[in-house]
Amino acid sequence: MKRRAFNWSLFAASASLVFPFSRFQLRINGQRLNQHLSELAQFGKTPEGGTHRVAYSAEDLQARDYAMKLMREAKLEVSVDAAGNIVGRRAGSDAARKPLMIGSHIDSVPAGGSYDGQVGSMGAIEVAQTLAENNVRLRHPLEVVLFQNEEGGTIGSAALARPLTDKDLSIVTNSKKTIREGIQFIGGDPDKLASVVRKKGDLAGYVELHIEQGGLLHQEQINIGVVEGIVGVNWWEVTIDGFANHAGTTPMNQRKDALLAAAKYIDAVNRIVTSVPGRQVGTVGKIQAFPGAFNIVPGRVATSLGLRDLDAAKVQMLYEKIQAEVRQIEVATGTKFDFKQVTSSQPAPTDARFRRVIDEAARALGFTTKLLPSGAGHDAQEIAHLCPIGMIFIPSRDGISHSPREFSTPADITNGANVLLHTLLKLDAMNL
Ligand code: HGY
Ligand code: MN
Ligand code: MN
Repeated sequence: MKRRAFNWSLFAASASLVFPFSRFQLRINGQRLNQHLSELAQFGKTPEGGTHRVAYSAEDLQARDYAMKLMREAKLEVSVDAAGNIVGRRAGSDAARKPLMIGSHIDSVPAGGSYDGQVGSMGAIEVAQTLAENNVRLRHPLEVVLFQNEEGGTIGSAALARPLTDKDLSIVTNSKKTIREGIQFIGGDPDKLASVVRKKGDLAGYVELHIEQGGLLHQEQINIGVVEGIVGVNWWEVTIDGFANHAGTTPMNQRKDALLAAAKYIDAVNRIVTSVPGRQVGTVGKIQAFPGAFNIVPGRVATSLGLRDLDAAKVQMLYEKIQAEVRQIEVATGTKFDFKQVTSSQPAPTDARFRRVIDEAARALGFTTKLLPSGAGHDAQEIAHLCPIGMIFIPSRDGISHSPREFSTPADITNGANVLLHTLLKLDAMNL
């Protein structure tokens, strides 16, 4: 009797009923992800081993082209929106569902590090590539977004949440271009920003992978941070006007010394911000005296103020206390202060369901987790105006960031991207 050939396809089909290929067996390619990160770091690499790639710079443009190449290799449909954000799209199996968005930013602060924003951006592309090469189609459409100019005040993500104003567009950035010029430089169209704005409900959710930038996870040897909320970030340009005069012939009691006033102001900010309990922070990050010579009493100082906290009312209280003390400094030094607010992002709590999903995904992968706030601002807090958000942190060595010494290990980066992948898969199975 003729033996019938073994029917392998029937076997595979029946086996898959018994041992369904679980999407949760998927893992990202950590070696490829870390390779992409080190290639990205070449654009704007500094002698100190960090990254200087401010938004709208030549290095930023080169890095954007590199990232778009990777997004196309990940089988995403890539475009640049009118605000200059890079958007990679893939259709879902259920056209009725709103997109799930993942992403971050690839611009850096001046003389910064090679991980802030970059881990989340390359990690999101890696997740998309892993899904594509395993033929996993989500129910929800997928959007991978690299937001432009996050470091200049979450500009690209803000453009999705609200129309950027002429005041926004006229801000001069670290690249010395205005935001309007910068958007044109990177391929956006500042006259069509209305086309970028999304409505609440246009997205099913947004999840961002990011380095912690603080030291808690590293100190406590925790693998994954589940972010409970993101602080509101408020920046002001501060100008102090006194009277420039001869540094030799002007008696000490007849001076209007703008730099002396600045010294009193800087001390006042630190004293006031540390005078109340909590995790609020206040920083004077920039200062320049004019004309700036040994033999001239400074007539003008350009400086700054940054205030952050999870509670917007506390920020307002601190700002008012600082204003009251500045009035006294003006009288004592004969100077005049002017505060021009340049950015104000609202504190943003993450979504409880997203926190639970991130925690479950991390634990299922065998990682330890910790719930913690974000002292840094992120694009996620702008997108929080549109949909529920979640954030995944990985450890920053010694809590260093915005520095060439910023560092996260390849293993932690791989862990974070796997948590992002599995969070996305879990969210995709939910009715958000
Ligand atoms: O400034 C921040 O908190 C963020 O890194 N842009
Ligand atoms: Mn960042
Ligand atoms: Mn940053």
